[in-house]
Amino acid sequence: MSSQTIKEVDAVVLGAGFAGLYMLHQLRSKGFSTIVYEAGDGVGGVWYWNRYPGARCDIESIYYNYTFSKELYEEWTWTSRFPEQAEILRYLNYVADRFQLRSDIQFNTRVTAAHFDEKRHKWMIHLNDGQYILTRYFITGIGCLSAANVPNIQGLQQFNGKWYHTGHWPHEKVDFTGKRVGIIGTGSSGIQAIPVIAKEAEQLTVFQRTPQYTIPARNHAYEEDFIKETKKNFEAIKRSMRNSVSGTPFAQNQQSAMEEPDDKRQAVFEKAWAQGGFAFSATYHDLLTNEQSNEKAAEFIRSKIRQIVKDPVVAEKLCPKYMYGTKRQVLDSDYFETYNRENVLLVDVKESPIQKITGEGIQTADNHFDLEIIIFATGYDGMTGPLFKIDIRGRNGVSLKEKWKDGAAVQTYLGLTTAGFPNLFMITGPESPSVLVNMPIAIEQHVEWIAECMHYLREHDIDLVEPTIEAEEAWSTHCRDVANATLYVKGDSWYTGANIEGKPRSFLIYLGGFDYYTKHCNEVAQNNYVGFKLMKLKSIS
Ligand code: N01
Repeated sequence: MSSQTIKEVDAVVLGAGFAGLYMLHQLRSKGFSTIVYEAGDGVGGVWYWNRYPGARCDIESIYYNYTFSKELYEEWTWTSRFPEQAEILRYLNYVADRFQLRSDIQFNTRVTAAHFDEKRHKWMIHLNDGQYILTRYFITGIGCLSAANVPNIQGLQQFNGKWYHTGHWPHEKVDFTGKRVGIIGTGSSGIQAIPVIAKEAEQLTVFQRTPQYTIPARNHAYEEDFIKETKKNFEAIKRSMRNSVSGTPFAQNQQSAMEEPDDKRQAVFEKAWAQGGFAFSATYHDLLTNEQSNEKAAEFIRSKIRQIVKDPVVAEKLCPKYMYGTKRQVLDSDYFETYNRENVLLVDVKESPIQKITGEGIQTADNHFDLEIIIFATGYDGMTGPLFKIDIRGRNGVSLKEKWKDGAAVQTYLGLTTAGFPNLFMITGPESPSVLVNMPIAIEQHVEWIAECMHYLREHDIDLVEPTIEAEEAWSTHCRDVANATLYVKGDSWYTGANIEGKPRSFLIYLGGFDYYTKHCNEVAQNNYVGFKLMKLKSIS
């Protein structure tokens, strides 16, 4: 390492998705030299990797985009309410070109390690091509769901057919025509892919471990007048999203589901079901805090499944029994209807577990399924997974993995920083509102806060910023207290880490509301970054 000339920049950013692109734009505008490293050969992050059939956004497109530029909002026109992956990827490519971002992005490059060098007071970034780079600030924009989970099922290497994970889908089209296809997993990815693949494949076998509460998306093309009106109202929409609980401009009904008479509640649920999208989860304020209210929502969805799916045995297998919403709410397009097709078979792997993968398909406890293609829609090692894939080491050579005890003892301040790792910022990190907020809006708030913080440090000749142990303990305790008041913590999902074998259980999403969170972050900044140690190198050495 010592014989090499080591390039140096003010900031290294990981990932060229929504987070990395905007971080680069912000830092450039504030005069920080910045380089973004991206493992893929293009921009897009999650929208670059998730090219599986049926992949689309489930927040309405007019809200699922950047709001930092009015011009950008006016220039770009979404075709439909929930556009497909390819359209979102086009948008992110447009943004990269529009703001001339590509020149500071190095593609096909993986950061393997990032070590804080205590002599230089800088981060040494290790790249997969053997290069190093020195940086004052190290910023992760790698998302919460980028570490794919391919379950360790015996025999996968012997499979004679092709297999894919939804999160690492090939760029070329996978042709299912005339093929016997098996798909494992019925989360958001599986539920989007199943109806599309079923139309093409000769036979689709769905291996379901846990059924899902899913609501019709009711996608539709946007009318020209609607788009005009939306663009005209940009400022109001932006304000409303940024001041909201969830990063979308919708207010939640403040009533309890239990306060409503049965017929009225039924009508409210029916209306939300017909409307599609996330309206259903906003019908009552206590669906995720009151078990009785939760059961009313759950039973309504079960009744819909029983109406749609013609075979009552299949319908029953598709009816979830756990609490509504403790796994992420899914939106679908003709998901339950797909089980009425003759070429679709549902296999309940709780009833008859997968024993192994053979050369010819999947062996369960009581059957063998001949397959030519297997799709793993088996999700991700969420929240900590993407960070733990990189060897991130702070003071005294302690890694993030060691500090957080493999995920059993995650502690952050504001979900943005963690003690012992100076000048490390995590965009939508653990214990920030992240995935339970409209992501682009959550990202914008983080990026702007980080860029402002760096600007403040430079203006005040401060070289290092690091939270105090006390501040992060208080933040983590607050996060846990808020989460423990909800039903989320009772579910087995990637939210709680229960989807990954051996992963310590913890709930790492801040549930206090995006509006409160933003206000709190702003107050921290206004109070000269209270809770942080601000260090000048002159006084350290
Ligand atoms: O992953 P998941 P996903 N044997 O973890 C099953 C976002 N997203 O990729 O529930 C058999 O939700 C597992 O079963 P169980 C969104 O935030 C958004 O679908 O653990 N089955 C489950 O059914 C989402 O929440 C969009 O019992 C196994 C499935 O695999 C997140 O990404 C689209 C298994 C995994 O579901 C993750 O969604 C797509 C095994 N060994 C994703 N291991 C949008 O619409 C796992 N499973 C924007």
